[in-house]
Amino acid sequence: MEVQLWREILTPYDLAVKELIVKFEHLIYEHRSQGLYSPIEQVSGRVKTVASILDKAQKKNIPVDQIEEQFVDIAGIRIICQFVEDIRKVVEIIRHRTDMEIVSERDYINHMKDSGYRSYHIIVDYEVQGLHGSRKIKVEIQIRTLAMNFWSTIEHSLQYKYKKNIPDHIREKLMNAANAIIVLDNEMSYVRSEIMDVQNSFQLHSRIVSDILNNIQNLYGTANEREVLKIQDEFYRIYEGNDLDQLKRFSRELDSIAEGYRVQSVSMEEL
Ligand code: 0O2
Repeated sequence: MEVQLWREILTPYDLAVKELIVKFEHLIYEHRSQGLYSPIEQVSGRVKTVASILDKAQKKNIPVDQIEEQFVDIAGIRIICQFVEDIRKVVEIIRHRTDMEIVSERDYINHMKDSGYRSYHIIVDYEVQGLHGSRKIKVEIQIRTLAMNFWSTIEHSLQYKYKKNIPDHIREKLMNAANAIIVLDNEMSYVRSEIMDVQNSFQLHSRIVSDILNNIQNLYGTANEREVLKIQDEFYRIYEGNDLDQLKRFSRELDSIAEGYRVQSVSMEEL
């Protein structure tokens, strides 16, 4: 097949990957901006390279004209979570979405592959709108923890280096590492709630501080300078106290002061 034709074939897959990255990243943003813990830590995606598609097709004896029908991972999204428990949450989020439909699932978390590979795979049907109308394509979503991702990345590179024939002594080390990762993920689960609390309050703290600073900055244009300086000093005092409740209270008060000035300036404009 001509290179140009491959480019055309892969265009909708490229669009799907781009759109889905934006959507999952936005979910991270929404969680964090509401002071909630995000079960998604990172998102990435890729369209399988033509070389890799042809390689896999050859190995599985799939004719070139059936590649699109038979391949479910031309478009791939990888979602990385901090904790094993988060994986279930992400699966639930995907189940409840109306912009993608689950076609199949593979649980390599509870059913580790012989290689030691662990991850949760979901194949979804996803609709993209391109130049020639809309099309439903398959996307593979891999969900795994940071630790599982570490193992998988290293093992993938070794597969590449040894052309999928990793020597036995290295395989054995990889199996040991895979088992150690199960232990590591379990140990980390014990501290999950503590880590979630710290991360939530850190996110909330930085959001409130940035809201306050925005409000103060806007007040420079509307309020009298002496009053703004007074508010600013009060902010520094509360900030140094490092008390989240005080910061929240101050932020609410500042919101109503800013709203008061906003209303005032609108009525002045109307006069
Ligand atoms: P790449 O280079 O990541 O795209 P099947 O015949 O259906 O059982 P298939 O289609 O390979 O086999 O499905 P499977 O086993 O669910 O694997 C899909 C993808 O999961 C792989 O894509 C890898 O990304 C990842 N994966 C599966 N097994 C392993 C493993 O043992 N080690 C690592 N590192 N990744 C794995 P590709 O096309 O094989 O590779």
